[in-house]
Amino acid sequence: MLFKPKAQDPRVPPGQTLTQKFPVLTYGPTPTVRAEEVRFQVWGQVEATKEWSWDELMALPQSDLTADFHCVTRWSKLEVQWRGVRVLDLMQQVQLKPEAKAVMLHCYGGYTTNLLLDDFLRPENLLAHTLFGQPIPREHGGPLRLIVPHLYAWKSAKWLRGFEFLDREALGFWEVNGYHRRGDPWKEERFSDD
Ligand SMILES: Nc1nc2c(c(=O)[nH]1)N[C@H]1C(S)=C(S)[C@@H](COP(=O)(O)O)O[C@H]1N2
Ligand SMILES: [Mo]
Repeated sequence: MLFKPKAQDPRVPPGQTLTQKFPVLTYGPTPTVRAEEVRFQVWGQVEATKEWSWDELMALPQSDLTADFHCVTRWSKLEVQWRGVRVLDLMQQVQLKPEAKAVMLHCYGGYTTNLLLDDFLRPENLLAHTLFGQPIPREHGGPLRLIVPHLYAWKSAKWLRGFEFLDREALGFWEVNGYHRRGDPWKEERFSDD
């Protein structure tokens, strides 16, 4: 055979192309949020609502995460370096009600996206404040964003302001607008089939 397909890097999911750049993907205006004004909140199916100031978040255990980033618009960036608070470390301070099944991520500016609890309570998931050793630039979601590396990046909510725990799955902004409720890049869960 004359043509042999170039071996795809096994880290790149089907239908994705690698980029060295880090494109910015934002729907609507970019909110301005100062770290000092962050009041990170949890509410909904929790035994007690709770909030953290920026200093309280910084006093939690801090972790590094290197993860690949896959946007549903078909670009992937490998080995992005983040630092922040693991979801599991934050959740040490939250008691969920037994009814809790899902979570809605809420952002400054109004963006939302949804996760099932199993996708949310994963050890790699990070509330990130640092990107490649610097405070996350505002356009990339600073001061605080979630990183959920195993799903398409629209689940990695920028300008994160809180978690609302739900007793059933609900759909966030892109999910209401035709994107998949879960978004696994390895299964190409791009769009909802209904
Ligand atoms: N609040 C908020 N978070 C968001 C978005 C957004 O528009 N608003 N876009 C999502 C999408 S579609 C992607 S691909 C990633 C892009 O992150 P980046 O702009 O840092 O590359 O952020 C996600 N998080
Ligand atoms: Mo995206």
